[in-house]
Amino acid sequence: MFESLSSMASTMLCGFSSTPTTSPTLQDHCKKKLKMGSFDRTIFSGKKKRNHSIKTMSNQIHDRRGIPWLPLRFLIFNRRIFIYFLSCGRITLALAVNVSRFEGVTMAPPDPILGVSEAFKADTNEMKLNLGVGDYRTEELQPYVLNVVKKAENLILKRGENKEYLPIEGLAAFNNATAELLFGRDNPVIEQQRVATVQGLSGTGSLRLAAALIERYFPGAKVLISSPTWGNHKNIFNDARVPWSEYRYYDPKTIGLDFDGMISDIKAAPDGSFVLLHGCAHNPTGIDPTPEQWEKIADVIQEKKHLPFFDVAYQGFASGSLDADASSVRLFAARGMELLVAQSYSKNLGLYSERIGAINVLCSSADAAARVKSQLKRLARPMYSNPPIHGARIVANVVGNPELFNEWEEEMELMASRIKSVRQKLFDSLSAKDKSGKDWSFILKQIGMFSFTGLSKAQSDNMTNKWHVYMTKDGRISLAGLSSVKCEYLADAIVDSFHNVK
Ligand code: KET
Repeated sequence: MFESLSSMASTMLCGFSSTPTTSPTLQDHCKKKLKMGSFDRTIFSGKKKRNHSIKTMSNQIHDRRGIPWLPLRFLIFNRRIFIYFLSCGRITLALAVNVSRFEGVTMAPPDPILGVSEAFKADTNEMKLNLGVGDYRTEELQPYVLNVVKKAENLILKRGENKEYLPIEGLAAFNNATAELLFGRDNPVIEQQRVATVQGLSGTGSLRLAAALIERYFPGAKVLISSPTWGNHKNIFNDARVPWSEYRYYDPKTIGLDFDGMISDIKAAPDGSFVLLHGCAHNPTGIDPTPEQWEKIADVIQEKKHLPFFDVAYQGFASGSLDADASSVRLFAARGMELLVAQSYSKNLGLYSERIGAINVLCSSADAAARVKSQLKRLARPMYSNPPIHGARIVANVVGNPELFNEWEEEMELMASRIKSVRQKLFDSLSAKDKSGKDWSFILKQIGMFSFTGLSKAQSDNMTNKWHVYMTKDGRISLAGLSSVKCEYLADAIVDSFHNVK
């Protein structure tokens, strides 16, 4: 009997098809949703095994032989199915079955980074501080639109440019500008046309496109990811069905780079793996290899015939210099290595919501680059067709205009130095307040937007629950969301959480 009821529900939901339809999932859910009185439960359980099926979509159920199952009527009202059992013209029972085709969809957990902002918004405490997501804020903790962005937007507006579709690979002026910013204008790889550049939906979209390329053309190849890494990397490769494993990166004992561990894990991986590297300002640790260490990393990657895959989301934010922050990528390129680079303009141009970035694949020949580009386009077309234009125009105008470019570098320097100054102030406050003698100087050694505090999940929870300091549960705080006046308060919260919560 249950079977026929749920078949009925699923048939109705399948757009009133006249052929019998069964949906095991929906059946299961319908079964769960049935709320019955005890008397009727007995009736139902007794008839459970009778295999009725639906032949028509009248308001009656028929059994296999076409005989109507008279006592049962149903009607649909307000996305609910009401089922009536008639007994001698008298309604003895009505059941309401809540039906949704999405019953099998479970509730997803909040995102570990972007979910923090949602929780922050809901907090009414006036001391609250959002150090979760890596969004740059002014000293007044307000969002910041760069002056060069406003100037570029004015130029775009004055020109009255149209909103026609972009080609699949994006805006040509942007693609040229972004590759030049990354590799350096005079880098021979540009002139040799060995870089396949495709505009992407910021860093995330560009990583995702590259992951799709790996999945299609390097089936079974593994991506090696640093431990720890930006929270979304694993999701990206999981969703693209690209296998990944981790290499050691952070050593909690030294609060520094586990260089030996990193090298031996890269060596131990199957030849021809992809090695995901943070081009600069490693997220979340804020610890980058030294130039000598980068050389050694390049050695082992070459030796193992691995492919380096850089994620460059913070160019300019590590040192304040756009060129210096691209030096890791340029070092590998200068060795003649093939490599991939996902770029983002969310942070360095503050274009978070414009979703502007690129995937660059440096190949050993112009011919290979042309083929790779054609396949990236082929992958992009069914995913999102073609990218948005506004952010691309802004970047092209800023990077392609020497005056605006210089101004951008100055603004970048200002943003990076504001972060450096709160980093220093936080260290000073922690050192003054913490009487235990703990050495907090690791905070000064870290670079970029974040500080990896070493706080455990329980301690991070205390930061949020007791002190209203919102941060990711891996102990990362975004210094870009901190002002100098809040440093003392933050230091109090950290000292309390570190010493009083185990
Ligand atoms: N790579 C890294 C290393 C990274 O930290 C981010 C963003 C991205 C790529 C992608 O950014 P996009 O906006 O897609 O260009 N990180 C910050 C925001 C986020 O999680 O989405 C963050 O870690 O707070």
